[in-house]
Amino acid sequence: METIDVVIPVLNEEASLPDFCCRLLALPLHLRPIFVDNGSTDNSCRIIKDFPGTVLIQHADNEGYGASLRDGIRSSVTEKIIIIDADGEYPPESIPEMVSALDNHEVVYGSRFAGKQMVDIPWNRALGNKTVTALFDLIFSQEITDLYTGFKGFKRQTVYDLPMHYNGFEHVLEIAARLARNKIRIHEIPVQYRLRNVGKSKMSHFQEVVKLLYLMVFFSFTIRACNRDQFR
Ligand SMILES: Nc1nc2c(ncn2[C@@H]2O[C@H](COP(=O)(O)OP(=O)(O)OP(=O)(O)O)[C@@H](O)[C@H]2O)c(=O)[nH]1
Ligand SMILES: [Mg+2]
Repeated sequence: METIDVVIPVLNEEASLPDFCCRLLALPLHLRPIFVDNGSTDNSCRIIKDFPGTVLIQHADNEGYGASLRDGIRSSVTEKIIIIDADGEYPPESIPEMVSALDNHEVVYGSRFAGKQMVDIPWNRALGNKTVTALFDLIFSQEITDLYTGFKGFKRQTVYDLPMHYNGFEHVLEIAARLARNKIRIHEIPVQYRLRNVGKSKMSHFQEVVKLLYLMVFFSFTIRACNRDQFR
């Protein structure tokens, strides 16, 4: 059975990690979870170390969400890579479907808005995400519904070499914009999202949306490459 690297960014997730790890390791796949701890000050690292077969990359200080994903991706070795948050908001049980979708697609995003399911997300966050996503589709000629998802799958060869300059949540846009400019179509599968009911939200959603709108315009002029060689 093929091994799949799963990159999991972590910042102070002691409340959600035990349940998340049990669900992940119960899947009928051969997974290599790569946890990237981003300077947690709680028991997150101790909990991760208790689970066998996991890889733990530790940042001494908080370097940002994007920095965590970059380090996780750069340390991956398998043909397919999955990215999923540690707070349990995206169901690990959808990983097998994403892995199968990667047989036919270079990049797969788990979308909270693609299916018919009720979306457990406050209206203002949904509006912010939908606005940013619509603008992204317009500028970068894609047809996605959830740019900001934290659940993604990649063929490693598609993402491994991409420059990832942004350390914060801007990483989400940088990756998607570079893929689009590289003529990669982002495929989506619907995913059932549940807002965390344990641990604390650490993200300032309004600030991030404003930053992304500005960056989107900036990237539309600066990210021009059409083939992979120009990315390097
Ligand atoms: N906010 C934040 N999360 C980080 C960071 N580094 C790693 N993470 C992890 O990245 C994942 C996504 O972060 P969240 O803060 O949950 O972002 P979100 O799901 O968009 O927003 P919430 O509604 O707050 O859950 C979680 O697993 C975090 O533990 C960081 O610097 N900031
Ligand atoms: Mg979250």
